[in-house]
Amino acid sequence: MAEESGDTDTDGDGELEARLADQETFDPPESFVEQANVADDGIYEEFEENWPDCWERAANLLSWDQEYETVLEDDDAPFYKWFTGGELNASANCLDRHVEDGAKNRAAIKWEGELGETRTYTYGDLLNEVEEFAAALRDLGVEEDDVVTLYMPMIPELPIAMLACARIGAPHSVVFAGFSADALATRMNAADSEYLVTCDGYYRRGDALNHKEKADKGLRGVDHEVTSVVVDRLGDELNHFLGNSAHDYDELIEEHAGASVEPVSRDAEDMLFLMYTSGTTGQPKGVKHTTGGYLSYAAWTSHAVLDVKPEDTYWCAADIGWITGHSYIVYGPLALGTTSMMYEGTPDYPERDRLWELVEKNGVDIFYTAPTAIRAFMKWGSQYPEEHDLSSLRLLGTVGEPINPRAWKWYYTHIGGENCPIVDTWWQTETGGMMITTLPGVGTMKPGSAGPPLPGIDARIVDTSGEQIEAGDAGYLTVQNPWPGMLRTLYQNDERFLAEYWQEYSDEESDEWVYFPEDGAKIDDDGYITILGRVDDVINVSGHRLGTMEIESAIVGVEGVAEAAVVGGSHEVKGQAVYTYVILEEGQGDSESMRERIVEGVEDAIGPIARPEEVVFTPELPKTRSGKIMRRLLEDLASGEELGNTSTLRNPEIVDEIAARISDSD
Ligand code: 6R9
Repeated sequence: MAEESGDTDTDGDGELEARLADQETFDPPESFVEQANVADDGIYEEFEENWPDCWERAANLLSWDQEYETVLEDDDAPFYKWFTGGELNASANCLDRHVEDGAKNRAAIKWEGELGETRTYTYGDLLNEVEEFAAALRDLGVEEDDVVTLYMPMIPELPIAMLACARIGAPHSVVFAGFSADALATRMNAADSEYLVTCDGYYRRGDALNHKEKADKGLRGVDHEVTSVVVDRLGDELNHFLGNSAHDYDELIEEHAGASVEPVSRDAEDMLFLMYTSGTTGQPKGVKHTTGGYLSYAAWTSHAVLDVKPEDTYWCAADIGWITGHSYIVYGPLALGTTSMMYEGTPDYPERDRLWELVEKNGVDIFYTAPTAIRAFMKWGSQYPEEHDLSSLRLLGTVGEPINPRAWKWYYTHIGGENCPIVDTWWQTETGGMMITTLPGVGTMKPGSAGPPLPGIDARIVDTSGEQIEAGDAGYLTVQNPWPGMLRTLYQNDERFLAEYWQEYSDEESDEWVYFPEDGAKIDDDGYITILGRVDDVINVSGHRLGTMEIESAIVGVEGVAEAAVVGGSHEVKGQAVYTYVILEEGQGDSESMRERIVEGVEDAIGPIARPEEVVFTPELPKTRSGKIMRRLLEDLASGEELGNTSTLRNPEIVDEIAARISDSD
């Protein structure tokens, strides 16, 4: 892991690093506390004593067309309902009300293209274009509750399309642009989505990528008619790829110039969006989020944890194709009326100081990213941030995977100038927003530990029988009460919803429902929770959730492959990397071309993010006497760790052989 890696610490502040290395806790600077949205530690008690009505605090951050009657309805648990009777529109909350409040000319989205172009949308501009596109979608036939798939990279038209959907009550399903054509088709089929908004292409490290071709290929795998819209991102460069069947975004906007579209009042429990995520089985899960609960939770956590204020320039450097971008680039920050930055490209293009250049140029106040990025910055060296004035920053955040204390301290020192609290935020696609983290104006920080559960969240660590465990021991993370941002179900699959999240620790007889996020964790004497990682067949590569089963089925789909096992091996920068162990069919030579076909098979089925780090051909997989693949052992082999007891294996001799093959390929 990065802990042991040689840091390119060329800046001569070894003394400082050494002092920080010994320091276990950090308190927020007084300058931060003085201005924090939440600075009183009484908030924990306040939420506990007043639960569930405490959540009105979140709901009150929004404007409701119709006040809700009940905060929480739990008669049909775990199908909880929040703010029932209430009606609201998410786009009106993110746009109209700010324009009405005089913020028409405040920047809502500041976009930075990879090649240096910039676009700023004020709240007024954004509202206009959202209305125009909403009118266009309606004309194309989109009705309330129709699922619209958005397959776009980090361009402003993505949040515009999201908000346009929200305006007319059509749930969106955003598919990460890095996902493959097959992945797009699977998601469109699963959601019966008859509308697609995509784009011609985009830039990556200076090259124009053809996205439309991938979208077209995906559409060929969709089992029903689809109406599509294509955004022209690249101008002339790839224009010829625009097929006849698709509508051109710019033309639609022009045709609907000046349109005004009343925001549809949605019931609090109406679906705002679907987001597909990986789980234990090969089939991705369609996580359903609602209008009232999700939006109030995204706004509340942006306010309490990210300390967002309208006058800030706030930057979450995630991709909107993941939940982090939904909650903390689009919905949370815009609901609070702040300026949210969007960056199209990679952090090392054209140079490794790109992000710091953008922080300086835009005077960014709050910066939120993933540990994998921080580990890469650390590897590149502190000379890059040092070239820039980062003093505008007041708060830093991380999300997506555990952050090791060394990376935490590097971030604290070299990006935050020892002057910014760091929030290490644990949450999931399913939770809608942050669940476990310190409140930056309240809590002491402990590098490596996310912190206590947020006010109103009852997270506990239990053993396999559901009993709470002692401080210091490893166990399973559970959440023992509902919260507004929680998923309501898996799209058209209530059974899987119950089986995946509730079955493990709930006691149905006594109506006690316990949410199981499938993460391992431990807790210390102060109630701080350290996340240990997934306990299901999901691996976390650069903060992206990938199902090992999905990758395995892609590999066995390659001709000549008999069996495959996929595990996560530890990786210095990515956290985990994809390791694949493959048994070939009789007579099939393990040639370089076979390896290439396997890598291609995975990229076609999922996307380059799932690209195997290593393909190890083996005549057998290590199996227990009952025939189960010993995944733990394969993980240890991939991570180069010492192997535990192999005596329970049916074929212990295979272990040495696999180990030899891994070291051969190094
Ligand atoms: C928001 C997001 C969720 C999984 C989750 C856990 C891991 C997220 C973390 C973290 C340790 C943190 N995870 N945040 N692990 N510390 N601060 O990432 O959602 O893509 O659904 O992934 O990510 O394993 O279960 P998602």
